[in-house]
Amino acid sequence: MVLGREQLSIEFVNQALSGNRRSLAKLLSSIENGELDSNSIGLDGHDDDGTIIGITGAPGVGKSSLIEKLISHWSTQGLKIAVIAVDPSSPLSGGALLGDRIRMDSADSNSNVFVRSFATRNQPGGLPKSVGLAANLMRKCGYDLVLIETVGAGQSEIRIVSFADRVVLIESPNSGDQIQAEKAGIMEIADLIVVNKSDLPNAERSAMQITSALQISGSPTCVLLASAKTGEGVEELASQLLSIPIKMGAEVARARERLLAAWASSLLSREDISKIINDISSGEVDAEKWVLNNLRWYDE
Ligand SMILES: Nc1nc2c(ncn2[C@@H]2O[C@H](COP(=O)(O)OP(=O)(O)OP(=O)(O)O)[C@@H](O)[C@H]2O)c(=O)[nH]1
Ligand SMILES: [Mg+2]
Repeated sequence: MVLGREQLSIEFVNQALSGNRRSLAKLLSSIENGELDSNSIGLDGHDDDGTIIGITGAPGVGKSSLIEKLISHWSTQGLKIAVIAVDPSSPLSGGALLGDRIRMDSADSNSNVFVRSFATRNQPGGLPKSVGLAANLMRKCGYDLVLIETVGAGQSEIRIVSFADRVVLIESPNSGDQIQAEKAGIMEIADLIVVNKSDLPNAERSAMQITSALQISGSPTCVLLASAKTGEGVEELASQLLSIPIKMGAEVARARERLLAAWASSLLSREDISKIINDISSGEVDAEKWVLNNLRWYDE
């Protein structure tokens, strides 16, 4: 059942806040479908306290595998962890859905773990904001950490992780994505870079190459080696994630992405948006001129 906004009682929110997983799941579906915003849930803003962590990186670098390891590690410490996997099964790596894997691992039968997928389809511009809201809701529902997994392949994914307090970029040895990541601006917003698959050859060399590239660009981002396969470095990663400082400048880069996400979603939720797009595509209206004319009121 999909909840209509008007049907959604405050009781649902209260149930979720008091630990009811089904109510939380229903609220998350409504957020994903764009039926709820922070006002309709009555949710205050989130303090930037480092508890919402974005995990991004190219397809197949091992994001889900590392998250699985982190979850097992934190679960034994009694921490409650929620995960949002954005469009998790990339066709390139053919990775299994994170939720299924965690369930296979029987971690999800553990009430301290909540895994949720968010689909990117049918969400033009609205996805980043809804992921941010979902993460915030999960935090309020008592999860100590919320991890957001997203494939870091383009600008829209950067926008999604900009809603996290901290951003971790995962690389794999010789993935050759470093330059690509830099171009896409991921390096700018990442607080920590992890070279995963340290059990494979060339991992150390890749970490050193990344470190020296960062030094040249004057970036203070920390680089770690880890292996989701052997578990090497996972403990250190887990503890760094609990105490990771905000990298200077990353906040500004993230704030910019959040602003752009808010702007895109308010633009795309206009009632006349289809007409505007049709007019632009038929050449009747010029996109840049339209924006200039419709932004003018900001200056008044
Ligand atoms: N050798 C080795 N293989 C790994 C390691 N971590 C993950 N893999 C393998 O790499 C492949 C991709 O792992 P995933 O965890 O699905 O990677 P992902 O980044 O989540 O992939 P997408 O979500 O599809 O982008 C799988 O076959 C894993 O078994 C590692 O530390 N060492
Ligand atoms: Mg994955």
